[in-house]
Amino acid sequence: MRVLDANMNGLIDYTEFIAACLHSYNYLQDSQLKAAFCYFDKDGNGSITKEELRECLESEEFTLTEDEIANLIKGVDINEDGKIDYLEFINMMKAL
Ligand SMILES: [Ca+2]
Ligand SMILES: [Ca+2]
Repeated sequence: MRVLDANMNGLIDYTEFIAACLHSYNYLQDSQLKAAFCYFDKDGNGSITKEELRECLESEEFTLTEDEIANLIKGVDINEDGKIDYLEFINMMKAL
């Protein structure tokens, strides 16, 4: 519990506790988003292309048409470069 005890008085007061919770909550959210983005961004170049999206979403039972993929990207592609970058990805996740 040492880590949580920011003012080193040996006790964890309410403010410290709340601060610790908020901090780990944000951290968790952020790392989860990053992990999800990395999963989609197969070649790790910082943006998710149509091909990468297709590769992640398609399975033997589930396929997407060109139009469906294009629409998916269009819905979140704020700078209209045809790819989803990390910021656009975060917006997409927030909107879910
Ligand atoms: Ca990529
Ligand atoms: Ca984009």
